Amino acid sequence: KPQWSAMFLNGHFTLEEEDKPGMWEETFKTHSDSKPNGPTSISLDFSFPGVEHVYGIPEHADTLKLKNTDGGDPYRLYNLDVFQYELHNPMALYGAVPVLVSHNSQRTMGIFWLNAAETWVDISSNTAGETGSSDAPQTDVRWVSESGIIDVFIMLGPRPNDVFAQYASLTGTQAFPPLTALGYHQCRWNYNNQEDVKAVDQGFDEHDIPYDFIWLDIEHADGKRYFTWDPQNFPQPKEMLQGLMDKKRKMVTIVDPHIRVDSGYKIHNELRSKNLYAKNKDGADFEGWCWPGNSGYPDFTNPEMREWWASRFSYNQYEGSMENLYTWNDMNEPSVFNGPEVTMHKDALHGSWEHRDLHNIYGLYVQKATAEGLIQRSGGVERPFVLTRAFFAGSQRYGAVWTGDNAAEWGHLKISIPMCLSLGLVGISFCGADIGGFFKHPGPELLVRWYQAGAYQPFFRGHAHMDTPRREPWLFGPDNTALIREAIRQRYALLPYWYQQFYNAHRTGQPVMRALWVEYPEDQTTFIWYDVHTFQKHKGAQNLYIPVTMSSIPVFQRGGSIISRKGRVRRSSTCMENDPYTLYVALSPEGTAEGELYIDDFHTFNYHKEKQFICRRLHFSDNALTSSNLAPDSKFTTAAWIEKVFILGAPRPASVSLTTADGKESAVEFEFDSAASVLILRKPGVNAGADWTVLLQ
Ligand code: NBV
Repeated sequence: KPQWSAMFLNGHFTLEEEDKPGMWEETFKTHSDSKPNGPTSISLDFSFPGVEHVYGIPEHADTLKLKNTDGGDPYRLYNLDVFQYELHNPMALYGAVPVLVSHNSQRTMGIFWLNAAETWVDISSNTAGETGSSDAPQTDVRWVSESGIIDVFIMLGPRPNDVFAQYASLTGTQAFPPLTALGYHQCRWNYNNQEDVKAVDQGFDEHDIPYDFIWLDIEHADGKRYFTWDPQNFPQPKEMLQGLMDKKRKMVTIVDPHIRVDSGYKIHNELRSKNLYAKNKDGADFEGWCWPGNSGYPDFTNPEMREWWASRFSYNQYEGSMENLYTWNDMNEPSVFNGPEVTMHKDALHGSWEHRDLHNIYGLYVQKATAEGLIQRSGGVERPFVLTRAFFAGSQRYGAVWTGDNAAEWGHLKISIPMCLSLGLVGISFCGADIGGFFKHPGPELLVRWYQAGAYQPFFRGHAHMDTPRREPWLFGPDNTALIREAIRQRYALLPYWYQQFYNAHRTGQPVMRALWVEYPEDQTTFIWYDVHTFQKHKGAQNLYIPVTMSSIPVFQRGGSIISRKGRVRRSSTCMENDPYTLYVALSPEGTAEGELYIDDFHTFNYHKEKQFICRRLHFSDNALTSSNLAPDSKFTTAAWIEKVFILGAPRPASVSLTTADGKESAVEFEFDSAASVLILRKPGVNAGADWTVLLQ
């Protein structure tokens, strides 16, 4: 824990009069921090009477519910490139969102501590049950930041969705990704050359596994000079990208924010001559050691720098790039191999600001500038896709986040769930973990299970460290290939539902991946859940023993919901764009269900600029399923139609009729499975954007 010499605690301001070592200059290993402004800190305590559960303040590899930190280290928020992070530890990781969410059955609330300096959050609770006392539960939270001002927002809820909307009004919502980014991503450090890329691409076709993106890590660039290509291994990048484009697939290259100090490198020369690098305490360009060797760090907090950076992504600047090339920002904490805690010195300068004041927001600006670059290169037409490792409050507006260098261990697979749930609570919905684990080699069982879990998490990417054996999905024997294929295919079938969920997150700030308490704050136990594979019905409020085998992915659809899927899985999501939809209507005990279907061109901003989208309300009650228009002034037409409807928990009808907008009525063919009580309507044949009603009689 740092030593604080001045504190504002519980309404008391304490000032220690004597100087203590480290107050005016501090040393850490071989580093020294000149502390030109001397010792500073700010702090504030909050009490939550009646609250036992608090969440949020990612990024930590810990449980969803925050732990009591009494007697140990507080949760630390300080973006760092941590080597082989430990689980169940409050230590700082790559990203920081200073937002804490409290919850009980009456009220959900949030605290947004807007401060990008190093921050610690201490949590202490007197959980009634645990201490055996009869006191009402209470949780106390202490925020401590090294510098800055107290700028704090209290989001009063009272429901989880209110807190999400209140927080979104301050920091924005999840960027709406192009559909393709919701497909499967195949990454590795590294795919070695163009032939390798081609072979892996073909491998997916040979094994009938869909994927949308293949990724190139740092070795693809010429001497780690980002925005360039290694001339031996990637001599014809456009040819490679065109090959992928012909198959409606895409590529991501890594662009890190450390820039090789090299007078033969255009990017470096321009940054230097335009004076756009961050500075050290003496005002010279800050230099540190990273992948390329000696490197400069562009000052991403400077809007002029960000504008220049964005312009590097135009097709004529980034040579060899094409429309199907997207970007990955790694090492943007920023990582400085020879810096204190592997990052930039706190007394480095961004204009007149010390790095200490804004450390946690540096990575956000890297992703922001990159996303703007991708938007600008298309003349403002196309939605970007950028993955970042470092993040801060508001990063959701610029793309996706992943949980960094995890390991091929069961504990890391398990922790990916609370890590993504935590990010979702603070607005960052587009999150995933490296499938299979980055370090170490997963056995086939772990790898298969990781694909099965990852297929149901927002960002779905396989990735591996360069020292690990190859692990493309077909390298573990035919049985495991089949299991991985099935997991990825389930993802693709559900893409319409994922897309609609992302649209919802973009509109409302609600997370895509949600803990049950978020969805059901008052703990409803009366629900019915349908097994999505067998349609078996389970009543809520009971303990169930559900045996699983390697091929089972236990997935349940709540009674009362309607979701859409696509029945034919193809090579990539783009190949499936105009395919028909199948609706899964899962009836509640009251015989009702509700859902939405969202469709647009899947990749441009026209949904926003020109209202080019379809948003349908799907509603079942009184034995009638209706599709009605939720956005009457929007315009978009789709070739896609509704090819099938499954109604789970339906009674057997004598007949089924369809009424379309023109008032015409026709009979619909159906099948009824009485054992499962599932009604299947074959070929209602209506356009997915039209008004219609299906009536069971
Ligand atoms: O660029 C290499 C790796 C990358 O594969 C990984 O995903 C990042 O989290 N990168 C870190 C740098 C070095 C890791 C040891």
